[in-house]
Amino acid sequence: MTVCQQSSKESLAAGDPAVADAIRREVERLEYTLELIPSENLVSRAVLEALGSVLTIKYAEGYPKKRYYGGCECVDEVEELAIERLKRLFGAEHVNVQPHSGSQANMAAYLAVLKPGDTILGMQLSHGGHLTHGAPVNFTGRLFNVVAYGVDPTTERLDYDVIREIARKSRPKMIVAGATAYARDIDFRAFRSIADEVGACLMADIAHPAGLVAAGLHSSPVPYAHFVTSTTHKTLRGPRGGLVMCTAEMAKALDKTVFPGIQGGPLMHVIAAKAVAFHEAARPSFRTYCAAIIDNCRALAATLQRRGHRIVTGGTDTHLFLVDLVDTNLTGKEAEEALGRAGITVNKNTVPRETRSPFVTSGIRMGTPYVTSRGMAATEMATIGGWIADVLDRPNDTDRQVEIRRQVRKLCERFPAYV
Ligand code: DSN
Repeated sequence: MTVCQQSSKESLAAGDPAVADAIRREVERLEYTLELIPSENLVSRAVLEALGSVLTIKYAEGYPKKRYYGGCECVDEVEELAIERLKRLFGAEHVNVQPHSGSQANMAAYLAVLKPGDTILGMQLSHGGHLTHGAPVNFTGRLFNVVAYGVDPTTERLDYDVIREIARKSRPKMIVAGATAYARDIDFRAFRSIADEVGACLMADIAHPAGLVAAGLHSSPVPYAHFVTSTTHKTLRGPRGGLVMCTAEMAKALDKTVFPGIQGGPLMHVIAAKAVAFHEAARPSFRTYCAAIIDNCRALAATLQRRGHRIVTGGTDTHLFLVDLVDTNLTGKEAEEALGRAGITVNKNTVPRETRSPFVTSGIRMGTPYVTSRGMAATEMATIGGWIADVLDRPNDTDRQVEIRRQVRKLCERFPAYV
């Protein structure tokens, strides 16, 4: 009798050419097109190696030295390294590195202190918030009574006096600070003062600027928020995943909520890759890198402004900005598709003056983490901004798009990602 068993030594290319080929083409795409989606980033080979390691095999429900499985001595060491490095990176009292994603990090923070039916106050999705900050289609909208704040219609920035008024009226149990499409720094001290006034907990979701926060180039919520949640794959340059930091007082409730509350076994290979990313982010060169992200972002936005495009809030303090297309004939969806044909990847995004659906939108969001990781700088931003403006000005000119795509490839060849 023969046992049908996949060899542990067979390569992906030999064993599954279909998947191997899709991955090979994704490497090509990442290598030879311009990735301007601000929530994506190029990760180091070290992060990739940890992700592709045998740690994916291990079941390790529980926490270091308190597991429900034997054989955890190596993964214990890995999780302890991730915890210590993360605490040091942000100066946090307590951290949990097990959340599988940003959404699960947020779910853990909410459920550590809230009950179904409680009120949360978060940023409106169409103004730059996130699904998990209270969107009706999300678990937050289904579990909690949601009240939203937006940006000021004139400045397009957060107005803390208005948020305070909304909080006074709605008396939330949790206030959420943080966004996915807000280009300005956030005053977490003001948020904490509002939370204290109404007796709420403060949760700061720093998924987008986490790397900038770690580098000291964006305000840190750690001294002010009861919970700070994040993903690890955006400006932080780690693997896809989540994390939560909290005050010592909230530590027990948080850990119990992550496991056994909402998750089972942690993804130990991902936790290893998080540990690697935290180590990389602690290097002095990471601060230089984050400063370059912001410089590049400002340079790209300025080029588009010079070509007559309206940038929401008039600029950026961070790694991203929004182009407002409301006064043009172009939708966000059409702009995304036209830029895609030119080899430039962005995402359509709602803008504060939005009238269209989230699937169509009147804006595009772009950012510079990935291109900065490739080593591109001000000169390249001016070139890229010029190409983007050409496409937005003549979205039906496919000849120009083909020509730009050719030039994009040439530029990318000068700044290799992995090849
Ligand atoms: N989807 C992420 C982003 O692109 O900002 C947020 O979860």
